[in-house]
Amino acid sequence: IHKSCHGFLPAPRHLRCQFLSGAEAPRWNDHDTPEEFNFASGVLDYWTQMEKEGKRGPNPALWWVNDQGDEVKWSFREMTDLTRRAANVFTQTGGLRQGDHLALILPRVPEWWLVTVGCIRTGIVFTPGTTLMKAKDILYRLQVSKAKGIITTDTLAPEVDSVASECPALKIKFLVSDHSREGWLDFRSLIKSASSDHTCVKSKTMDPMAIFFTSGTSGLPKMAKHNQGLALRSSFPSCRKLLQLKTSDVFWCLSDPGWILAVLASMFEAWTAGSTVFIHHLPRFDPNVIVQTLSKYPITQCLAAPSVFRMILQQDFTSLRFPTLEHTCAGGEALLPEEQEQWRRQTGVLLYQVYGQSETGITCGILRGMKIKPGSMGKAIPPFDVQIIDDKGNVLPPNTEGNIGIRIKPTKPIGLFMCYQDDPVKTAETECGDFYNTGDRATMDAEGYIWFLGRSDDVINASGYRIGPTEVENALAEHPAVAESAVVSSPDPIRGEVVKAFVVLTPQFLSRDRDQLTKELQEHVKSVTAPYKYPRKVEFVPELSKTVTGKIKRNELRKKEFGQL
Ligand code: BCO
Repeated sequence: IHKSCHGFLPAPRHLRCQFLSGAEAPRWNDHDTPEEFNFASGVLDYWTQMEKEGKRGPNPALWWVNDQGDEVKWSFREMTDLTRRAANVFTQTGGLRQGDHLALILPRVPEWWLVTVGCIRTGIVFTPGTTLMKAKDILYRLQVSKAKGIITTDTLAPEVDSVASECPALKIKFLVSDHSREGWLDFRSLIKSASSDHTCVKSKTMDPMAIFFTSGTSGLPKMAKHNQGLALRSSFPSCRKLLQLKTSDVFWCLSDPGWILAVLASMFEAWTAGSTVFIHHLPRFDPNVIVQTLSKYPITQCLAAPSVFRMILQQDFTSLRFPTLEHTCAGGEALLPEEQEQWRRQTGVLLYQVYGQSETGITCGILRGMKIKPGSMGKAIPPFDVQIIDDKGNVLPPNTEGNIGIRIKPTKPIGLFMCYQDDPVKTAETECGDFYNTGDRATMDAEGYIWFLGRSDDVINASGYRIGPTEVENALAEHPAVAESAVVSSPDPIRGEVVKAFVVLTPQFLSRDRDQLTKELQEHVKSVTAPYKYPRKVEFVPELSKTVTGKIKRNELRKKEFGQL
């Protein structure tokens, strides 16, 4: 089954873009598919114009803070100026062109927003990644994405340099730092000296914009490729109803900028509404810092993984009343009804749920003001038609367990990924009848509310991270103590799920102390791959149960963990 990126039927073309009077975001209708769309020229520059005309208040477009008391506040005008400079840095100094891939591995620093919008202005496809990655993760990403450029900080530059010779496509390296490094271009100085005179590309809505790496059951992460439509979707009326952001809102999304959630929330959603994007540098997660930040700054809306809210609730804070907070939203993993209720009781603010994937963006959610059914992740957000389907793509009746499917035929909705880059087989495997099959299990009630049940495959969702078992098994296999291993999901009261490894030891390690070996294996995994993947639980077993064809029965192990066997 070979299916290219263009294998899905495009939606009918009818552009009905309307610019409403006054300082309101440019609007399209839910099912519009304009021929051309560019977030930088169509949305960001629109707000710059509104600022110039005095039709937007004084709030900054970007408000960044850190623990040392540093602060950056940029207006939309400054964002337009700086992102035009970034565009010139990439094309004129870096020699990158429309369609080239740029690996973007930055922590929460203001430059991340200059890079993403600079790429959009030029049509360069950005591939975000978390700064938790190690050299091997970076090598894999640079090789498979054939990235021509990379931008990162001096923490990761040595890791990049250690593998760069194995990445023939890599031509240019940008460093975001106050120090220089041989072989790297200094992004900060280049931005200062670059011209702000730049003409944005006239990108087609279907032109590629970003690639997100996403883990699957087998193999290494796949590349979910999105077109410019991912940003356009934030302009659709149904999407605007989700958070109902206004120009006066100060919106904080805590997700690491390596994930699609940050791209959607901390950029497209917030700036489409002309709101302020608030960012705390947050080099390490600390519930105290979150609570202090919500108390100190005039943040009105906050979006984070359920684990973040859970970890705050599990601390003993004297008060969780925040002066300006009006709306909170959780996404990335399952949220329990009792957590929603506890958050409401302690903060006085309702906690809404959203659901999505790297392939889909935000798929469904409880729209602001909509009735919350505790534990439900809400209803489909148009233009997505979400249904619960069986393995053949038949729509199942209400309250029946099945896969969450998004209708792609006859029309593939704006906002859904184009394909897995260079992997038509895996792309085709996600198609199920007229639907894209998310691989997530759920039920839908008669009112259209969706209730998440779990994965249909072996993918692990630990505190909002999607982790492929083979990535962890491969890392464990590099340790001499490991003869073989099976990695599965295991329930956890703090992180929802955690990674658990069943390990068969090599003969020479059989007599070793198990607690010490557990720690050693955990540290080993943290050192060879991004540490969020390390097995928080390890069990040593004499052997692993296998199928007749020799495949490890992960399913059986997982069911045992969840008490289903
Ligand atoms: O717990 P340990 O200490 O043993 O190990 C932790 C950390 O110490 C370590 N680590 C973290 N930052 C580090 C670091 N090590 C070195 N350098 C650093 N800078 O890594 C281990 C794992 O970290 P973690 O992130 O799992 O745990 P942590 O730090 O307690 O953070 C908790 C959360 C909840 C903040 C974190 O798990 C998180 O950010 N989760 C959300 C992920 C997310 O945003 N998902 C959204 C994906 S997009 C999507 O779902 C589509 C929606 C449309």
